[in-house]
Parts: sequence; C-alpha cells; structure tokens
Amino acid sequence: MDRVITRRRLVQVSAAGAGAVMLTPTLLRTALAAPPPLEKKAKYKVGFSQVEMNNPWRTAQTASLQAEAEELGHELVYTDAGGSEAKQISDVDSMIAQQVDLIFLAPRSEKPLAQAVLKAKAAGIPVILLDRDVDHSIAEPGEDYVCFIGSNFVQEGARAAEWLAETMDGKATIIELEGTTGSSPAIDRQKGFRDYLAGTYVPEDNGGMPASVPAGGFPDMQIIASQTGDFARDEGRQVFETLYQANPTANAVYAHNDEMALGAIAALEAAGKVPGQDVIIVSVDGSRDALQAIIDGKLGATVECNPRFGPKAFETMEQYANGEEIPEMIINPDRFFDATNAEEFIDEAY
Ligand code: GYE
Repeated sequence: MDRVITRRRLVQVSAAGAGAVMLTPTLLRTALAAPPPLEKKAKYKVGFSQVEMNNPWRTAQTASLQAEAEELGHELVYTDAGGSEAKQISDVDSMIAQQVDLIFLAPRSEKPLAQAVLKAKAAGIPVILLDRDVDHSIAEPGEDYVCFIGSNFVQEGARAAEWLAETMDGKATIIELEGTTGSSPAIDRQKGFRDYLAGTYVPEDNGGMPASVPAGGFPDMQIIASQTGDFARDEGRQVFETLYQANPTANAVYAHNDEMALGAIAALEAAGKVPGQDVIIVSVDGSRDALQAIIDGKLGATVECNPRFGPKAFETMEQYANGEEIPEMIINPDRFFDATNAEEFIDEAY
C-alpha cells in the first residue's frame, strides 16, 4: 500500500474530474465513489473522535480543535477513546446515532478504524481523518472519506535517520521504540527511517526531503532491537529498559515520538548513563519537554509533527461544503529542532 500521492494517482483523479464535467458514464461512478456531501450551513454539529489524551501532543490537538470550533460557533461532539480501538469504534457509532454533520477522526490504527470510516459513509456522514490515516485498501481518501490531514511520516522517519547518520558519522547501534502497533505514523516512521539507512528512500515521492540519499545507504548503522512503546512515556521507559539491558552496546535510540524518547532518557539516567553522550537520541513531535531536553543536551533532535489542526480542519470542512475540490492528502509542513534552534522555538512549543 502506497500512501504517497503518485503521479499515476493524480492522473486518475483528474481523469475522473474530466469525466464528471463531460457527463460520461464516469460521472455515475465518480458520484457513487465519492464521500457523502456536506450541506452548506452557518453552524455545524461536528464530531471529533480523539484516540487518547495521554500526552501533550494530544492535549494540544484537542485544545486546537475545541478553540477553533468555539471561535466559529460550531458545536463539537468530543470523545476520547482512551487508547482503545473498540471504544473508538463505538464512539464513532454514537456520533452516527447523534447525526453529526461531519466527523473528524484521529484513528488509533489503520485497519479496525477503516471500518468505522465505512460505517459513517454508509450513514451519509463525511469523515475527515486527522493526524493518522487508515488502510487505503479498505477505505480510500476522496472516495470513502474526504481526505487525510497530517504529516508525511515516511519523510519524518527519513529526516530522523539523516540526522542520526550524520551525527554518528555513519556508524551506530540503534534501539528503535515504535509507536502504536498498526498505526500509520508507526508504520511509516519505521519505513522512512529504514529506507533512508538502506539507501532506498526516494525523496521525490516524499516532498523532496531529505534531499539526498547516499548510494548504498549506511551499512554500519544497525538497528539491533525494535519494539513498540505505544507512543507513551512510561511504556517507552519500561520497554527501553528491557531492550537496553539485553543490548548494552547500543549507542543510539530512534523513538517514534518524544514521549517515548523522554522515557528512554529516564531509563538511561536510572542506569547511570548520560543521555546525549553515552547514547544519542532522536525522535519526532517537538513538544516543550523535548525541546527542553535538547537544550539540556539529553535529546539530540526531534522532527516536528505539528498537533495544531483546528484551523486547517475547519477550513477544509468549509471548502468541502462549498463544493471545492479537496486534495486527498493534505500534508502539514514539518520543521526540525536540534541544539541550533531549540531555544528559539521552545516558547511556542506545547
Ligand atoms: O506523533 C504522537 C501521538 O498520530 C502523529 O500520535 C500522531 C502521533 C504523534 O500520540 O505523539
């Protein structure tokens, strides 16, 4: 499954568009394959199904959605699935029962929540995915849901790998802390990191960043252990402790988010090691605690993944109601934080 919008896909999309205008049989197919329409109204009742609220990234995301809904005067039906797929599926069911106009969904994992997307579609409710995607072989953007809004996770993983390879002069023994199993950021952050180190990453397929991949990759950058810490600080700490005990020669960590990186830092300190010296750590998100850890010399770098979705989410909803063409994947630009700029940006971090 390829989540990157390829040229072939773009051509397909414009061919379908042309068919619709020409009123050929393509129109019928396009109409049936499209997500449910959204009636134009001044005020909407909008669902926001949040996956969990166990870290600052999630708190910032929820606050951004709530603030924007309030600012625009829309009613927000908010649910927190507490990290449970079953709960999130029933949260979507209850939004369908309450007949919300549209659902913003931050799906825990790719496959089970794709079914929730299909249920909403069957009930005539358009869905916009926020920050995590679903499996495109089950539910497709532009057909089953309006679009995905979020980061290019493959690119994030590759940028983390680029920084680590450069910092470690192409030689490292790496422990990887993976995000939630089956979630799109965990799958793609792993892929981007590994592809970059293997020399198989294609920048043109991923927004052109990082710009160059050395031929042959980095054979001396080795991932010796990789396990999920479920994107959570304490689980990251515990998992890292076990992996590090089994692999004491590790001298680098790639964590799929800042919370798990901070957990690894705590575990290293408890083991009498100096994070940032004995073990070099790179992660993703750009939280305030992570930027502080960079300033303190404990965390090496973090690729930004911006949680402030409110304005873009509601703007996209509005455009959809106006009948504008919505890109299938709306990609947030990510910055990069390391020792050169963490001070400068910490005040705007969450
Ligand atoms: O990196 C992490 C959060 O889905 C992009 O989920 C999001 C990730 C984010 O819990 O901190």
